[in-house]
Amino acid sequence: MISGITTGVHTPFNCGALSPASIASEQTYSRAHTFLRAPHADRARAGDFAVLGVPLDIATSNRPGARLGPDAIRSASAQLAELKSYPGGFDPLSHVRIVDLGDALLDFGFPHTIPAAIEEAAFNVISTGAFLCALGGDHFVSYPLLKAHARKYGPLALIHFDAHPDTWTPRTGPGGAVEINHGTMFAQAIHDGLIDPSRSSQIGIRTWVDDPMGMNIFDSMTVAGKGPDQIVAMVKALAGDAPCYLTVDIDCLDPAFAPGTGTPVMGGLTPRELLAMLRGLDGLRIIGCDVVEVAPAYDQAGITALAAATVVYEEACRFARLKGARQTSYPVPGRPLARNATQ
Ligand SMILES: [Mn+2]
Repeated sequence: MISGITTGVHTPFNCGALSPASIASEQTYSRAHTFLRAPHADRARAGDFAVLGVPLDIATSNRPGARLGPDAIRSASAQLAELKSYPGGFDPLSHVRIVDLGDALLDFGFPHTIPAAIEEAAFNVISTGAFLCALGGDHFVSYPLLKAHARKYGPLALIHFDAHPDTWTPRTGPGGAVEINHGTMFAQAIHDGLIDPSRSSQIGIRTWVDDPMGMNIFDSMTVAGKGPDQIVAMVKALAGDAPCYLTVDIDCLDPAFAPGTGTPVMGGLTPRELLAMLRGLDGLRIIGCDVVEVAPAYDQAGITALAAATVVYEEACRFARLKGARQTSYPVPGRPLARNATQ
């Protein structure tokens, strides 16, 4: 017992948002985790950055386990709540109401009900005016998520980071049922008119599909050759002012940086390349996002979950900048401190 220190026992999910100003009240390794240790909420409200887990992994073509992704991402996010953002130097929680809605309820005994269940869960969130960030789950979850967003916004530009284009030819089931497959859903989404391939970009790709269906592919070697800034400029020129849906398959990163995933492919993006491109997307009209394919059973030291949590954190920071968060940079040696520098 350390004398002089009073430790309050928090009821999980009952205390308010923690922030860098209040970190002394809680350790990063304590408490039941929500994303960024933000409050749990049953319903989203207009203006929220709402996080929803979608714990599905029946659509994987290789090794399963992504149903445990949302919880791993939440746990990894705890340490990101400890300090102000870098870069930026602001606390996103003080600019944005971030809420964790828990996980969508998916009835694994009746898998054919799952796509509609995900779509309705997502539409319930975005119809309030909240911004939805979904935590996969395998990548199939993006298909019903796209359906929900296209219901609200019309055809979308897909900004897609992945090792795989996921436009392999889908099969059709009885009654026209959509195949539950994490490698065909973007072909299905193009067929359905949910996304406009001519305004969409796929970044980090390093697997073959015979028909890219008109998607703009910036493969992993092209990113390494041209550099993140040039890639981002081309992606933004293609998307223009279209409503954009951002989807990040964590296997866009090289397996050295993200081993905890279902279908790793070597030769991938580095974390610095991914972060530079994500931070460069400011100015696009991003209306929703997901981060998918974290499979904790194959992870090492939680690095894949940390990568995914950081991607979500970057999106929360982008949202905070839209809400007026002032970005500060470290001074360049020999130059004065730049205030409110934008990227
Ligand atoms: Mn992939």
